[in-house]
Amino acid sequence: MPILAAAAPDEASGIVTNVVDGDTFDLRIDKTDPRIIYEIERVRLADVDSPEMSTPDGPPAKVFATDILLGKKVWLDIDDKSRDGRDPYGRLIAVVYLEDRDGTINTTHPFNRLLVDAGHAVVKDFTNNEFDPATWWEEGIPQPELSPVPEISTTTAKSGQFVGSLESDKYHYPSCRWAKKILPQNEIWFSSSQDARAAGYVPCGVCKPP
Ligand SMILES: [Ca+2]
Ligand SMILES: [Ca+2]
Ligand SMILES: [Zn+2]
Repeated sequence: MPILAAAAPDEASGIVTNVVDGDTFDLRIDKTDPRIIYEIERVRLADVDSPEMSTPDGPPAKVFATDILLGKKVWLDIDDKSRDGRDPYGRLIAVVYLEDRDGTINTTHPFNRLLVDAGHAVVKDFTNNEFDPATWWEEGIPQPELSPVPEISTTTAKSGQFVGSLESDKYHYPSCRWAKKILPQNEIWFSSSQDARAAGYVPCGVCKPP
């Protein structure tokens, strides 16, 4: 096993000003780092890959990332192994952390993981960076048969995607005001209402999903 640098989720922070696609966004820097040179930096999530925007699964991944990230404060663990922490396109390579409601950094569910859990990205472990995606899950990287990715890819773009909370039994359209109150780490996504109901969830009375 290679020796990996300890996770450092607080190397930099900022407010997300623009979401490019599922795995790329722009950040207005708040807490800076010697590797940061711009007021607004483009960030590429480390070791995950979202569908390109030109494919059917691209836009839903962007919607997911936008719902969670846009306008929010996030923290970065910037790659210590890449030159200046950047990829060949000049984007900062990072594991991205959200804040809990009390303002502490949620270190257990980085956004990189949330994106994979929601089926909007696959793990692609580049070995030339400091990160090991297996550490994002208690049981290691989810195996393909457990991954929702193949399921999502069989649905058409934007259809049949609902969100619930691990702390309630309701499921919602992502646009529902109650859905927006669900903490990212509590979100559970369903590719269809059948899936939601099979998991024991019932439709929200406000947004009334099918
Ligand atoms: Ca780092
Ligand atoms: Ca890696
Ligand atoms: Zn709702």
